[in-house]
Amino acid sequence: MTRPFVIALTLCSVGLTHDASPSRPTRRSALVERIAINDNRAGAGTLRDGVLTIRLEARLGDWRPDGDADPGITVAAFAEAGKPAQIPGPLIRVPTGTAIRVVVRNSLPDSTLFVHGLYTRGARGSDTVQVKPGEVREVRFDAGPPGTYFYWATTSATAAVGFRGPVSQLSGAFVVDSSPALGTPRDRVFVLGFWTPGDNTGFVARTDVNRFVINGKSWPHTERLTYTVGDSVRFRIVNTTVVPHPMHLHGFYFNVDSRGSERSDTAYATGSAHFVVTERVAPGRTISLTWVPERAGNWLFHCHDNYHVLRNRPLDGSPLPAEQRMHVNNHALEMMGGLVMGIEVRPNGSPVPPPNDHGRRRLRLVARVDSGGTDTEPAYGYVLQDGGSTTPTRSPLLPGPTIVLKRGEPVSITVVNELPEATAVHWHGIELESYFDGVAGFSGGPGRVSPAIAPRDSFEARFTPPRAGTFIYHPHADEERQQQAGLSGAIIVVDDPTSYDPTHDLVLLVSTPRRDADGGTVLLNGTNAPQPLDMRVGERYRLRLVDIHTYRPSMITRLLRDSTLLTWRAVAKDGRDLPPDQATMRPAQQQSGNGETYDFEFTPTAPGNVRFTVSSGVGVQLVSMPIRVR
Ligand SMILES: [Cu+2]
Repeated sequence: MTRPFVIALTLCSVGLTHDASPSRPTRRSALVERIAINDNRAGAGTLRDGVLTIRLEARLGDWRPDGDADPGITVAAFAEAGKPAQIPGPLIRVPTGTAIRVVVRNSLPDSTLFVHGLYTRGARGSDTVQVKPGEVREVRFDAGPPGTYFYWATTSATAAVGFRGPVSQLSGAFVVDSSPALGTPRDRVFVLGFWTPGDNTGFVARTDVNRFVINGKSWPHTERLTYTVGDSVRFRIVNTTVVPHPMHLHGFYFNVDSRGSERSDTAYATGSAHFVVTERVAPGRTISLTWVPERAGNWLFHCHDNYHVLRNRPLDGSPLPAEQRMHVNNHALEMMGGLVMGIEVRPNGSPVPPPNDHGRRRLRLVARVDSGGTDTEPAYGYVLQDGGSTTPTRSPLLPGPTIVLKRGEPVSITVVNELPEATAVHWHGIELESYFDGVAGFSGGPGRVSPAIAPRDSFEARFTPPRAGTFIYHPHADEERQQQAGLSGAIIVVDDPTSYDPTHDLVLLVSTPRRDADGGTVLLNGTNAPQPLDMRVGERYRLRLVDIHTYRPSMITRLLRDSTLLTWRAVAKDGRDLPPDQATMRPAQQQSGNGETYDFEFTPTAPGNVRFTVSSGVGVQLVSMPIRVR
């Protein structure tokens, strides 16, 4: 497979010389202490008379982001004085109004520590504390307003948070709670981290030795969460890595309550929900979110950049075992890695109503080999067979055919695997039963785990889409390889399929080319040279943006006349209608990450030539589709 450039674009050459110190990453050593994993359940320090005192020490240790018996690496980490070093660093968590006294000791050899984030949130002022090797500095500040923030350190005056190498894990969450009277909320704090060797060129591939981690561990060693149907769940996500992560929850919408950064946090107004199934968290940003598990079973919360959920090579550089590379039965546990959390939702005792099979519509979705592929860069695609129509010789479509479903109508989709490798299909964004969610080797529950579909086998998925909107189907088995091979498509759920008009209801699906050696283009509806689209002045078009690219978690789509942005009305996100105050006219420009869908309404007001473009996060145009307005 070809390698994307995403990391390389953001890592550039910041602070390379500094970053090589204090130590090159080395194999585990009996001489350094073992770094503990911080689950961020308890705040550090001592709170007395409205003052939190916390003594931080930066020192080297042996970190085991995989299993505790797996190889580790020597990195710098923060400790509370007298306690083991931790990754992520000790959680600073106080009620608003608390004064904070931080004493920082630098026990790293030969490197000055530059500590960021020890200042009052929402206030102006100095934000970096320098601590020379062996020195101790004390900082006092007031916490400031409630929010989800973080602090971090590096050994370079200029490096950004999460920069590669042995100092990439010197960061911790800083949470300010609203009121001491309310107690500490039952939430969970998850710090996203990324480690790659200091001499790594920045490319991300399965064969690399690197680690994406959540609270210091890489899947499948991340913490397993357990909830009961009906619980109120709150997560705070802190991205201390150098890349964006579109975080995706299976099975349920979550509400984004706030978006923040190291320095500030903004809570959305209550009464105007931001429900999504995928939220892009930019580098150095935070979000808080709430959700309610409504159905029992096994669910995933993971980054939708496929390269951030790969199983990478062991940290001692030995090759990946064969079963962790390709075509295995247990995709989720053996092939996925990195930014993934598993969530078990237990039933709350209420009986689950039996599925309504009355009038269930039956479809067959065939995964089939297309022409022109190779073993390492296969060409695959989907064929849709509706009801009695079977066209066994039809070539697969690129992208997969749009599946149009009726809201509230039970559907059975039998996935037929004609590929030479195992597959599985995930119905992305659809609220359904866990067993049919399509994560091979994981979805389902005790005694009934969703299988990978072996070659020449099939699997019947059953669900009843509860809401009208734009969704995605794609493999959840070796998805980095299979999606790029051509396996992904849109699901449109509508109230009345008989009035569905594909000339005014347009899917704009962005995916990765099958051959992607230079990473210089993307596919729009399966081509990098789209045919012109015709529109008429005064008629209303619904544009359904589907971002199912395998990397590039920051693409930008635009509607342009010459170089001027047109306007469109936002109507839905991830298949869910926006509340009226968010369904507004706005400039026709949308940033998106993998696994997001956005619906807009566009009504051309004048004849002429218009363009729909997709650009990279740094503004390089990747594909352009002409639109002729008459
Ligand atoms: Cu990611």
